[in-house]
Amino acid sequence: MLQQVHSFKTDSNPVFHMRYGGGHINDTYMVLDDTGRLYVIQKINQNVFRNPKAVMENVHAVTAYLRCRVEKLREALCLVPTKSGEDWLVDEAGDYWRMYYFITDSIVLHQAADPRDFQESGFAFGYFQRQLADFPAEKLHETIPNFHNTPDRYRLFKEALKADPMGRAKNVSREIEFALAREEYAGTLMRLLASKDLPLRVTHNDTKLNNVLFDRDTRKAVCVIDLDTVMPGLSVNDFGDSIRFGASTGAEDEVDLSKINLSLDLLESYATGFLSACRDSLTQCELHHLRDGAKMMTLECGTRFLTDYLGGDKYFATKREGHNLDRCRTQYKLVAEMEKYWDEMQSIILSSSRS
Ligand code: ADP
Ligand code: GN1
Ligand code: MG
Repeated sequence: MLQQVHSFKTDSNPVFHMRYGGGHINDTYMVLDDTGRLYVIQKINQNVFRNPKAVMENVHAVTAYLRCRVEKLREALCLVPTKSGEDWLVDEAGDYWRMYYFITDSIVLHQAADPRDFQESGFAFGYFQRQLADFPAEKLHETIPNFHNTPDRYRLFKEALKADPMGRAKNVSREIEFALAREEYAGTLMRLLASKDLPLRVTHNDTKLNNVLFDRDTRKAVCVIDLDTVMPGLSVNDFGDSIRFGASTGAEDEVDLSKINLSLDLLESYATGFLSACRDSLTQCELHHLRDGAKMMTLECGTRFLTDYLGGDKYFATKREGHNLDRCRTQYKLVAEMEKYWDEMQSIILSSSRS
């Protein structure tokens, strides 16, 4: 048994643990106690989150806020305190650990099996944003500075390209060209933020389908998870990151690019769910730039994967040689798909906002 589990105030004796989930960032384990109660324990990745205390202060503040606003307990994450009453544990190695009650009878989806699943996740993230609309943003730390500052992601990409520590740049000239051809576009949303055309809101910032738990029986979205990146951000990016991950017809790391297309049906499902939850709180400018959120998040994520590939796979967990490059290629294929269906995307989003 992981030593750290014993520092938390579980209801009864922990008897079993196993690696759990498909996240790219934290180490996650499921824990069982001898009454059958389940928990999730996570080690925060300090290579990604340089200030883990700030992450935990945000998680504490957001979960406490949401817990007062949900109808049922399982609709918000709930931290299990340590035996000494803290929200997290710092172990002897300096690693930060936190424990949540496991949201039981829930499932996670890595791909939408049905457009209704995706619509549900859209509703969940739209609702999440609405629930946090009055959250005092000044209470939140910026857990990863410049997280969705796409021009800054380009700066890091060009730095990695110049340094080329693994000698990999020669393998990716097409991807480099693809990224550089879109550098001017990459500043679009940050320019609209600077000119105050787009408002800064409290957003989730990592709205992948697998960051929503669904009820196993009803397939209704139960709870939004992975709150490490909740901080001030753009609503269009929350919309966009979901489309990037979930409206693709293939997995994020699919090697056969002919399987990667943009599903306009899935886009419509997500937009319908998302907008039914938060349309009234969005400005016209936000509504009109939702499709840019989708393209921006896909371009940015592809460029982050490419940067990590060039830099030697230090950020995202990888399972095989070239894993980050495979991921980059799916993202760039999706960007190309979005460019192909640019006008259709807008019609679908705007008509979903009226339905
Ligand atoms: P990462 O940042 O690495 O993606 P997540 O917080 O998303 O970490 O957790 C990884 C996985 O663990 C999730 O996709 C989900 O399957 C599972 N998980 C996390 N928290 C809970 C919870 N409270 N109840 C049930 N499953 C959970
Ligand atoms: C990471 O934590 P996870 O696996 O939900 C990453 C996201 C990327 C995503 C790509 C903190 O998300 O920004 O979009 O991988 N999270 C962080 O799959 O960097
Ligand atoms: Mg996750």
